[in-house]
Amino acid sequence: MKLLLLLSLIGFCWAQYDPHTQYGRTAIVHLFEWRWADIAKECERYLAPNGFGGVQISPPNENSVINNPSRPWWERYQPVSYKICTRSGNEGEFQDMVTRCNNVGVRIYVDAVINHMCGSGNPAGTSSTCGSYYNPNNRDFPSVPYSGWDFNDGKCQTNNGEIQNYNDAAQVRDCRLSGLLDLALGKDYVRTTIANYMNHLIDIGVAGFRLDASKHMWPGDIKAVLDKLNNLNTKWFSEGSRPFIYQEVIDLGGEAISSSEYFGNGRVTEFKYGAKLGTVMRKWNGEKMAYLKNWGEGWGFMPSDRALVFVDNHDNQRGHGAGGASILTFWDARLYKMAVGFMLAHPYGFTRVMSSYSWPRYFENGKDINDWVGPPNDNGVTKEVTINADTTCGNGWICEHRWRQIRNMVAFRNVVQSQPFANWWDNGSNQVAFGRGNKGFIVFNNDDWSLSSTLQTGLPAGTYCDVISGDKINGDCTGIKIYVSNDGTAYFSISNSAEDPFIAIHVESKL
Ligand code: AAO
Repeated sequence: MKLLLLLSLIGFCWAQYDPHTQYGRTAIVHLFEWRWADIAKECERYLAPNGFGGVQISPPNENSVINNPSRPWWERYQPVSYKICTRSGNEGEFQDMVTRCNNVGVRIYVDAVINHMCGSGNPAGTSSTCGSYYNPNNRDFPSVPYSGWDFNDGKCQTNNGEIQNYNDAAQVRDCRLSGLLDLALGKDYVRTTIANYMNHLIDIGVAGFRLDASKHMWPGDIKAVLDKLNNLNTKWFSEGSRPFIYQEVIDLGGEAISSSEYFGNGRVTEFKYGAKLGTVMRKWNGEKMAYLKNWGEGWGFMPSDRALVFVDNHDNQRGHGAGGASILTFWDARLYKMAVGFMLAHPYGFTRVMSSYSWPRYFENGKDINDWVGPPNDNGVTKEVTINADTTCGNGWICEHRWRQIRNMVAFRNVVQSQPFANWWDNGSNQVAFGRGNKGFIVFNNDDWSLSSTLQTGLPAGTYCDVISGDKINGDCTGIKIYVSNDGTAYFSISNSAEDPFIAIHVESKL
């Protein structure tokens, strides 16, 4: 019995569901399109000191260089080879990043584009980030190498080789997603080639992978690739640790393929999370925050220990992928901070924070015609992430993860880790509050009138700094103070016109 318990504990700790973040770190950040040199610095100067667990990076392998439009962000989802060579940096810079981040306890998760190569209509030649030759027309990628045998052209049953119907699971997996050449993951050669690429990254020291377009791969084919992966590098991880896996499967319901088919391989992105939370915060469809009382599985989401959750991602913040107009982003900063705050305070799922760059968003007929615009750059060369005197980022980088409210809620999540959801309160409308055991408490006012209530916090008596309006610095609060009495209650007052209409306190923000 004891042995079984021990084995299952070990199984959990070392399995593909575990992000292998350093003890006490519970959230990761997607540094979308950042250069490796900037990520290395960010790990040391900001992420480690502020308790971030890890970074999801943009795809590190060589991609097609697209010139029409000019260097879109999405060219990185069109692989040409598995050389570590992109606008974010070369292999030396990649190794330096992984080493330096791991050395300060911040993990690196690679966005692995393994379902396909580049678009079938791209011209033959050397328009690629490392100068490799390729010819999409005859499926020739000599730098891998892949040839016509390694693609699903013969297997796909639609008349034009494209996915036409998401209600047909076979075509979603065997046909081309937006013209992208679909790799034959049923073949051992392709599986081994992909596993070699991933093992190269594992040996350098990455902790895991986001598997791009997982819905478009058969779960069994993914498993066959994962079975070939090495254990994590023992320089930083305990012996026998398996890479963390989270699969990008968009399942909002109503299609042939469901997330649960992928649970055996690892975690899965829960796209219902951001779509629903955005709807609630915007008060669309009669939704209100009071309904969040049973947030999580109670809303029809996947089991918490399988879910990778986020408010927005690099696709749906600009109208790609799924989720639609309800998705909250930095463009709606006030509601966005509340939504991210709610996510980080709530126990459901493993959390990922988005970190974006700005682009000239411009809607025509409801569609952002600049949804393709790549990262801040000079003639295609990605700009450095500069840091302003007030700790925000310059050069067009938004750095949501550096916003005080978000940074402090990452710390909140670390403090309340594994504490139960507790002391829920709501006013039947959009004023809600909840705690995490006796470690933290958060109150939201998303109504059009002010909140003033005495609530049970579950916290020990004392004076606490609200970590939304300010920080605890040198034994004092730079923002609002909250006084918890001996019975655990405290009085909260939040104006509906406050800059940030929510308050969060935790045991480490106590004076
Ligand atoms: C680019 C060009 C294309 C060109 C292609 C090849 O834009 O015009 O044909 O190159 O030359 C990214 C960009 C693409 C880009 C691609 C390659 O987003 O625009 O194509 O790089 O450069 C599907 C997939 C999902 C995918 C998502 C974007 O299932 O895996 O589309 N996300 C990942 C990445 C993404 C990347 C790729 C995959 C490709 O995160 O950045 O693409 O590597 C339904 C389905 C979803 C499907 C969406 C969109 O969703 O369920 O599975 O996502 O449609 O096609 C409601 C529904 C919801 C529905 C949604 C949209 O919300 O409830 O289910 O509407 O209809």
